[in-house]
Amino acid sequence: MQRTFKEDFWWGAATSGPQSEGRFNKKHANMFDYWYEIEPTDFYDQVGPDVTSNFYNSFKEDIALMKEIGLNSVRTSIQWSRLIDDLELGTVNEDAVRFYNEVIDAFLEAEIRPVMNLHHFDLPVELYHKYGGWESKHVVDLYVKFAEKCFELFGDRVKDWFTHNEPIVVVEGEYLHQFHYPKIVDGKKAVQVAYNLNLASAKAIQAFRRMGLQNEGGRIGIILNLTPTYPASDSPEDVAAANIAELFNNRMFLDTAVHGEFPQELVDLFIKDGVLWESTPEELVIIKENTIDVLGVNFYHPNRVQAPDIAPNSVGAWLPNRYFDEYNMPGRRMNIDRGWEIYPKALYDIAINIRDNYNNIPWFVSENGMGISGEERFMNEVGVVQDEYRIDFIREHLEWVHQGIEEGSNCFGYHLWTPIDCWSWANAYKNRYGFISTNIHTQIKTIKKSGHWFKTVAQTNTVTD
Ligand code: BGP
Repeated sequence: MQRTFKEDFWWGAATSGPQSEGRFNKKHANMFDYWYEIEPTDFYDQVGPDVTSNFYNSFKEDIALMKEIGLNSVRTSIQWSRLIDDLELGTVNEDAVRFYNEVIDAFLEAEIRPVMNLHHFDLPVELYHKYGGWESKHVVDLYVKFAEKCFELFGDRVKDWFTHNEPIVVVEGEYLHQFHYPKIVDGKKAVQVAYNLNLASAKAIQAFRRMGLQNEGGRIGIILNLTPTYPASDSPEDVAAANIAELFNNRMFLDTAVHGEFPQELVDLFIKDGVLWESTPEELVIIKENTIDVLGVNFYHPNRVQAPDIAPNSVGAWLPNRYFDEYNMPGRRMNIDRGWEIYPKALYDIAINIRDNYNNIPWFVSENGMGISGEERFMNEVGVVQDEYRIDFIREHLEWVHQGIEEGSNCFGYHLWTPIDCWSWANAYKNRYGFISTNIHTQIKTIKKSGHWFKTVAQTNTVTD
């Protein structure tokens, strides 16, 4: 069967500054740069973010490869810790301005739409050590200064902007589940950080509109990793657990982004548990008035939950997951290497949820992908990775996206994570995701079978079984 997408559909891929550029000529360290300095053993094979896929030095060649596989849009991010020289004053580092200007111009010359994100887990670490990072509203204002600089310097050529990538991961990784530095466990701080990230996004959107970028064809949104929640059973306990997981993991950012309000049920729960954030009426007005134009949806896996084993009141420190436990559904299809379930139909459920409950806002799949370890084992004699598994994975997800579009959901694009194998947070280079492989010793980059396949999809706007 053939499924055809509309003419101007975005066929692309996503990366981020900290995962692709390398640390060359950076004045400030971000959270990950610093974490690697103090605890390199926390990173797979002790490989850090110093070189990554060397985009800082090889962006021209990298963009040429992206063009070769037919991408018409690519998302990356501007690193706060690279662009800004004095973090308080918001003055700029001239080398970074030159670099990002050249990158944007190279994308445009290659007829690839540059899509820019402003925060991808990469807060300058000094702001954490000095102020507690996203716990602080002063840091929210410094972030807005950085965002304004980006709009001012690059808004003439970049038309698609995003305020954060997966802000819930900052909350979970840094403040609840200890998988990102500073590995704190503090539910109350986690809730304040979630609020401040929402506020930062709304204030950046407010600045964008104050500066008039929407009048020059610009639009702005947020990128959320939506993990649709499925209860283990129809029992009222499992359904209630799934509802709270959905509120905390998805709706805490999605409702504010689209409707400008936190879900009342979530606010009531935080009040009951004595962990509600500190907010002011003025801030809540800013959140209400500055909703997104466009939504990016990162989708890797669904979330299956069951009622927790222990009663909420028997748990010590407050944590949101006292209300829900992960459920390992027997027989579910897994990507063993990454430990994530593969369930493409969830993308259709997301499409319909956005259509029915979120104003049918324009959205795109801003990340989706399959991380495979030891991918060299699938290379043929000329070094081309024969990644049929990735082709099948993308095809199945696109089929469900297409079904959602057929039923009226306003999806305008699909981006794979990632164009070129890049460095990944604590997993470093363990799992490879790209259309193009990177040899991390020689920096030789080779298009995989999936990259050649995707070119045909992009050129024909059609996915064929
Ligand atoms: C997303 C992040 C990406 C990327 C991807 C793959 O959550 O936005 O930055 O890293 O996940 O996940 P991982 O690298 O952990 O395998």
